[in-house]
Amino acid sequence: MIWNETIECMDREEMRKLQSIRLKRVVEHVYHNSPFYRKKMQEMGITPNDIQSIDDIAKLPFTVKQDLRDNYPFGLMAVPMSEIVRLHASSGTTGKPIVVGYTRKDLSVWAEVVARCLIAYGLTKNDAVQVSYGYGLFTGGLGAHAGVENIGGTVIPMSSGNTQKQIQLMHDFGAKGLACTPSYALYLAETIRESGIPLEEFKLRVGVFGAEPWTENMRKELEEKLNIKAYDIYGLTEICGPGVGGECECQNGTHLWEDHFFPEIVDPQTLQPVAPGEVGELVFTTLTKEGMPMIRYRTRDLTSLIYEKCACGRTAVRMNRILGRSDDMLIIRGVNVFPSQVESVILELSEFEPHYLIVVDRVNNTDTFQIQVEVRQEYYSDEINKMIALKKKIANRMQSVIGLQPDIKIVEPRSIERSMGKAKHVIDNRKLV
Ligand code: ADP
Ligand code: K
Ligand code: ZN
Repeated sequence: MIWNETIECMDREEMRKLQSIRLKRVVEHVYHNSPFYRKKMQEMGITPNDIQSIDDIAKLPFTVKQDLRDNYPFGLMAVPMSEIVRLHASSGTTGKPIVVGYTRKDLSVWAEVVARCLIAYGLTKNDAVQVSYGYGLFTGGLGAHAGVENIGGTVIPMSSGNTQKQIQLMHDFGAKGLACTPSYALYLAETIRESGIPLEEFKLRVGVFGAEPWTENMRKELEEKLNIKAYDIYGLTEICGPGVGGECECQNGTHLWEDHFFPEIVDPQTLQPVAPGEVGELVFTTLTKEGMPMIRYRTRDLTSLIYEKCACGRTAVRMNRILGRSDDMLIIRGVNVFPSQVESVILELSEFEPHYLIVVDRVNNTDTFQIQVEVRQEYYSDEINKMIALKKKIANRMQSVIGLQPDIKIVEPRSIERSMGKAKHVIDNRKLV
């Protein structure tokens, strides 16, 4: 099933024409209604006349997260506040939150793109979907909620937390879909197992998972543990929230809804476009947003794009899995390490639980690199030799994948904190110095 076939399967040339028309329109809009963008364009010596097609996008200035902080709270709104009907905010890790405002039309576009995702996952108006993303300033809950309503499904607006009750209602209400972070899904799976309710009694079939990076191995884990198909949904507050893109039944890339959000991949150092298919930083221009349009917004997410038509019939460009955010990349003894690489290794080894914590510090001017993992009950042993062999096994595998030997610390089962939202996988004590 395809929600909006005309758009999702549009001939690529036609799509570029549509994008060109929309880009011209949004550039006119920000030039006239946003002092911030007008100033930026004037500094570069360009006017809306310089933008005649989507190919001219590279003439436009980039926008970064700091611009949102500098203009906190409403400096980037391109319409009067009377037109803004909703605010969301993301805390990020440091500094002031970033704030995003939506007009009524922006909200309907958001509900449209989430609907495209849900239909692609095989959900319909006959299905109940439990939304266990947090409701509030975070975009996850209300974003997924609007999408489910839009396809006519039955929303179960759980929000996150209260894990026992989540399980009970998922069971009693016969939820077919579950929308939450992959880490919360893992926690829910663990809780279901402990509840003693047989998995067969649940109607769950579809996972709507996103808001944090996750790996193919995590997908396998979740699909097995919950007996579902686990699909990726991608998004970020600055662009709208979840639903900027979603996977289809082929599960071979996340389709980006490029009639609304135009993606580019640039080299994060030179800011030049990378060769097609190469990895770089994902940049979005919102083509239809009214409230707070983003021009060439640098997401800091690292990925690559696939332009070939997908086996599902959709022509919408696909994005490969997000490797991580450039800000999440750790540099340990000069080696670049992504938490997703660590996750991938841990999930590949059946002896370990899929939970981990990376602790980095600096001792005597040298970086220390520790990974805390839980051994599965069946593999846990009092024999020191067995535990040492397990540590060696995982450390060697890490060495070959990352190129760096971590210190492995085996911790008690269930001692690594479970997450109800975005999991925190890294403690970098070097940043405190
Ligand atoms: P915050 O910046 O506070 O985390 P957001 O909720 O806006 O707030 O987070 C958006 C970011 O979350 C994205 O830029 C990306 O790094 C990550 N993200 C969201 N969805 C996915 C996904 N499906 N896969 C990988 N990363 C994702
Ligand atoms: K208003
Ligand atoms: Zn597809």
